[in-house]
Amino acid sequence: MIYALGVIAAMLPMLTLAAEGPSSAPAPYGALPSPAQVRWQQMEFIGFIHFTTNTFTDKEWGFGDESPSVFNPTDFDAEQIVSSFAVAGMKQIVLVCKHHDGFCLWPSKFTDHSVEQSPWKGGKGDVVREISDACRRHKLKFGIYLSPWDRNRADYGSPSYVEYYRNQLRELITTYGPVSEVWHDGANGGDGFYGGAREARKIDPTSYYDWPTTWALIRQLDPNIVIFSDVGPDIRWVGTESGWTGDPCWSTITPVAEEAGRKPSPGVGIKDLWHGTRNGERWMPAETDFSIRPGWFYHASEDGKVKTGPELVSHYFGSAGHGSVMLLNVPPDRRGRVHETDRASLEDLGKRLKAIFAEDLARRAKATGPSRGSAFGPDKLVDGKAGTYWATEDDQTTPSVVLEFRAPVTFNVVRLREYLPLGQRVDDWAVDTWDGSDWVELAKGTAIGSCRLVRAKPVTTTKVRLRVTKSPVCPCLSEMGLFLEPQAP
Ligand code: FUL
Repeated sequence: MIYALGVIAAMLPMLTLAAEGPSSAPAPYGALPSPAQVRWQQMEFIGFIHFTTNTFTDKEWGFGDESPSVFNPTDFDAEQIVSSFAVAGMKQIVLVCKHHDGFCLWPSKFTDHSVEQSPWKGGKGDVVREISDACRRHKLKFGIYLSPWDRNRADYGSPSYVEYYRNQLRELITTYGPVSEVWHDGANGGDGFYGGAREARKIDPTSYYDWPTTWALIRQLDPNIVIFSDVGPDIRWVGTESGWTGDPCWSTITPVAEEAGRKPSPGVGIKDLWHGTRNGERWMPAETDFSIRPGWFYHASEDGKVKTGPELVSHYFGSAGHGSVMLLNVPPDRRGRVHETDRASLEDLGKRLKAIFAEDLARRAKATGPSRGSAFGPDKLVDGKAGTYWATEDDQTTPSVVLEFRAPVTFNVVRLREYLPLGQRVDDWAVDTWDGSDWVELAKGTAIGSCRLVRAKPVTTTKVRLRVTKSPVCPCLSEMGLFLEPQAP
């Protein structure tokens, strides 16, 4: 619709009036997420699959000289693999389509160093096809990891390799899409096979890959894809592979290289990945990647070192519960299946998470407190809707809300969520419970973001209070949930 300038001018006062009305939404604060970033953060728990020639050579980093003939799973079962992730409660799987050794899990047009040259299914197999199809059957999103470092390619280090990398990205996104996340790993160990050269090659990670051009290509192929690397642009690495996340862990960061003067790029050490930066320039939430076993790839020697269901629940609280997304790697074994021990842990984890979040007790409460009008009332905290939120007047930056119950409730988990489209607003908060005569502080913390979980001792009470104790602007919170973890540690 095209309006003449005069018409627009005439409409302006109306628009201003509407914006100043008593129940207008608060102004956004600081760096803001894209809709794709919000969708990604809402997944909270996703999975990773590392499976390649390393699985058969018992290595973590293949040198690049592995013969495709070693890749020969005896009983590959994408359904068994993907259902194991789904049963744990994961919402997406990132498949390592090519690791540093260069072997491709799909029959790429751009190389013959792939499943096509392997004995598996007579060279007609396609792991990327089978896993991506199974993801869709299980309603999981599908992401791809394509290692920028390639120890197999003769041209690694020259411009033609960067073209090869982009061709493969395009091929994967257009053949197996929709792809929800693209993962650029930062590792570059230097030495490799490199088409027989067997030497060390050093590239400058700040310039060699020309990331802005690659990212523009991904955006052009599908603007809904979120891009992960040490420095985003959409999702940042959390800085460790321990499965834990900083507290606080801000969704914002101002990327600065650890080495003074260096351009912040994938593969370059970046400051503050663990905590992010309060009021940082960019919205770039953290992804917490770790493995269910010590290694990323399957090793029979690690069959006794698989993390248990209760351990994984603790990781969930310590990563997703700090506003990050938990990315759990489960490596298929030489059969091409998730090992029985790992499967049992995933099933147990799924059961435990389901039991914890089975009922949001806060939905039974009457919520009272100040607000900027009924559209933003405290009832929005307990309505179970992600798209509604409680907000106060602009000058009420440290308000409290009380949830009152007709009959006592017992809970040991609290979940808080900010309404992300208006930015990460709250600094400090506290939760109290009523003991019959006084308020008793149950927990306090810094930062809320997409999901802040408190795991406490069980409390039985008729009143729970949330206090926002420090915030530069009025808070906008979409949820305060209360849950009972039945088998708390
Ligand atoms: C690292 C890689 O070197 C590991 O092998 C693994 O893929 C991990 C997720 O990223 O940088």
